[in-house]
Amino acid sequence: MTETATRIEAIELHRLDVPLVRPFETSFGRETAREVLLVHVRTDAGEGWGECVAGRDPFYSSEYVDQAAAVIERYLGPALLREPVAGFTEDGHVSGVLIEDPARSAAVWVDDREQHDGYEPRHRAGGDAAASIASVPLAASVSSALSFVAGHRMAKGALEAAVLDAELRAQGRSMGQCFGAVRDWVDCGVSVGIAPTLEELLDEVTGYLEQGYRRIKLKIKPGWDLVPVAAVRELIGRDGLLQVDANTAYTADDIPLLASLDAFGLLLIEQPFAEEDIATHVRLADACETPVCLDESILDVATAVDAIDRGATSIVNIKPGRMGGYLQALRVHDACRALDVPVWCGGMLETGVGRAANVALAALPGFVLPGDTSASDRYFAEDLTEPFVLGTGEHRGQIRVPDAAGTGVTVREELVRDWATTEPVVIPPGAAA
Ligand code: SMG
Ligand code: MG
Repeated sequence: MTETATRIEAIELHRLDVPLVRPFETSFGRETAREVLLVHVRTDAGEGWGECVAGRDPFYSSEYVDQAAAVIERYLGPALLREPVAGFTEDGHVSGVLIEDPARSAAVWVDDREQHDGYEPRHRAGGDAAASIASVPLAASVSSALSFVAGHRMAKGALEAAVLDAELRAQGRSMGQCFGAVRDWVDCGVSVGIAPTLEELLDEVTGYLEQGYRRIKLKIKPGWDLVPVAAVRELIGRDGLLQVDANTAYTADDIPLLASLDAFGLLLIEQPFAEEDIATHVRLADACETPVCLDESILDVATAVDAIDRGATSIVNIKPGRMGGYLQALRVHDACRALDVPVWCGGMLETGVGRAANVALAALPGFVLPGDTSASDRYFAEDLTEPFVLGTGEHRGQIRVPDAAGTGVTVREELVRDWATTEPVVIPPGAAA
């Protein structure tokens, strides 16, 4: 075994059902269990795990978990198992240098064999993301190796996350170290679903406040907006951090109603309109004081910068899975920071596998608002890794950033087996169909 991972030798997919402690309802549906797709990779320097954020149904986005598993099995997995991976010779040496191509928001390999006979990544763009990405050449090669498949960012992101975990474990570095974390603890918010009644909503929010959460996010939809927001504002007081998320449930006709949320001093309104509809978000931003924040619309650096430039978003929700992986998320973080746009880390009901990496990301300097990085028990009675728990005392409402190598958490493989809904799929090497 070497300290430098240079090739992906095996990929396995695991499907499991993890029950939720309470149903989670959004403007697009209600979930009672999390259908989890885990990617397990073996490289020449050790193993890693990644979690796919796609949901059971194509409601939050067009991606869904059956489709993610299928596209990995048929196209993405076989492509990664073809050798050699970009940037490495067949005997595992680095055969080029990895440079950031800002125009493509991607890392590209430049053949530079004469000058480089060892592992010596360098970077030109000068941003922190570029340095982070150059330090994990195998993970950095994943997105370009998979670019022949259009879209499917969540599936690609799961593969990249698993390779990143393996590569960092081999290097003995944590995700926080790799990403450039500047804090050991991150502020946690909690996302509160649409409740059957106002009383139940207030009970649920009260419970989260007692646990110490530093920010409340309410899911809203037409017919469940002004009244619950007013009630929760009254419950938590003027200074409590409160925001709302509509998951695309509104249309341009609702601009006056959404603008009337200004009365409640919200931190932000998240994604009221369709993913592709930047123009209506611009109109809302012009019509209200509350900052508009895009989630579903932001797929990479280009869409983030475009939405910011057009005035559609003044705060960005960064979800690595939605952007095709943590490395693209680092680039979006840097781009937003350069434009003085605050970011925060979104969540997709991840188990400890994805949560660990999200918490590391949320420790970057541009993440100035509490994330949807809740404790494991917000969703799960038992987590797939050691649980994430909220701190106490000065760390009330915070989660500690893992500092062991890779994700820093250990997957409980007995639970992966116990909760499996299908046999694991072993991806055969070979040409992508
Ligand atoms: O992980 O706490 C979490 C979930 C946070 O509300 C959350 N996510 O649009 O931001 C969002 C939603 C998407 C969840 S899809 C069921
Ligand atoms: Mg959202």
